[in-house]
Amino acid sequence: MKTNRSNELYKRAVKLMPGGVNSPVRAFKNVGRDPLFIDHAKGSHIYDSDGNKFIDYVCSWGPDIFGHAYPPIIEAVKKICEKGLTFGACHEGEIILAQKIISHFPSVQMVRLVNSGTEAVMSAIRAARGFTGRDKIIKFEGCYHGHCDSLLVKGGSGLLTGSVPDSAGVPKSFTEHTLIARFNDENSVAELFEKYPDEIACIIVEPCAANMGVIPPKSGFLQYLREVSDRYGSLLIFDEVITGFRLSDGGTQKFYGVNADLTALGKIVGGGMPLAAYGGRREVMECVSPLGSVYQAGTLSGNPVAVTSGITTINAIENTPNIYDELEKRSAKLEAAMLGAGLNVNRAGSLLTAFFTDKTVTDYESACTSDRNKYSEYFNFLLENGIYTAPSKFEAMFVSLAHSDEDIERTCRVIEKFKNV
Ligand code: HOZ
Repeated sequence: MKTNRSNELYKRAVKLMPGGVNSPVRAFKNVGRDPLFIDHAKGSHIYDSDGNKFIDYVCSWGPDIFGHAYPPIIEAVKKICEKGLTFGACHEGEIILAQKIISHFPSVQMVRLVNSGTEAVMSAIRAARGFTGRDKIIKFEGCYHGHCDSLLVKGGSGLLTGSVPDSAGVPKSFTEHTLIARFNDENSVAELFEKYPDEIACIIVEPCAANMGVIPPKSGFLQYLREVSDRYGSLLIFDEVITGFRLSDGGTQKFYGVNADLTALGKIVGGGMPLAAYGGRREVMECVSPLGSVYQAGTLSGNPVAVTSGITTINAIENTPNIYDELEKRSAKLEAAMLGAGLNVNRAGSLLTAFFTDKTVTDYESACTSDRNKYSEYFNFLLENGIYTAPSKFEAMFVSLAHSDEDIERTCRVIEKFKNV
């Protein structure tokens, strides 16, 4: 595979940006090569600057559920751009998108649009603290909720890839209220509530973990989190930045049948533009400024371009019959090929991860047993054969509606060949 142009660009980029990237997960450090630079993307494929073409299962880390440059979204965005990129003032699109989010997530009665998943989670936690008057929060080892200070403790995604689950630059005092529990382990949560019965504002969780590889909740785990939060007067926050509109049109909540008090959305809700949202019970959201005293703001929040992209995406989801059955079918085929190749796979809907370990992966500890070198071998084999997956063993493979039968079959053949390498 020729990578001359990507290599040249990388040499320029590293002089100008830390690691040559604008988000650490884009670096290829853990797979033993330099990043590819992408020139364009269409449907299920991305094309790099050397003209290499790949079937893409990163899908911009989740937003592209209809594939890249989906024509209805591109058309709608082009059109709205003519009316202005940002007003810093109210417009009708915000109401339409808020209404759509509320109609798909029954636990959300009021919503606030923001610009990134990090912002959505950070703001939801602030609202939970404001509402309860409590400081402590529970987060789970290996769950990643963006890069807000108090959540950079035992984090997943790029933190895990870099083997630094806690970030430098975060004063101890900023994380002293962050309590850590083990994913899929009710006892670890119970112990914290027993120790701090009146001090925990909320539990924040990726209800289906997808930033330490995909780890579905074991049966009863989410129900337990719901019940224990209610019992102690804490709020339950679901970080559905990855799972919202992906596992179902009502996210994990509809998929597993457990509602949150507050929900953070991102990725698909913006259809590929920088847009995220948090929302939930009315009385909690009424604490948010200007109604209440929990302050949160943003110049570009709810800008018409991102909002239009989000509305068009949700419209397309609403107008695509059996969308989640279709994604399920394609993803199940990939899973079967991986299993056939002897890989250890976790899957929830259209999210999959191959772990290179003999252990059943149910939490951070077992996820960490996945062998980095073997993942790297697998990643590079796929890449050399025209399949682009996440350059980290702790990420998900995202399947989209643009992945045709032919794409899936070709991918399965490559995965099956990996077994024989
Ligand atoms: N949260 C995504 C990775 N699991 C991608 C966002 C990023 O860190 O760039």
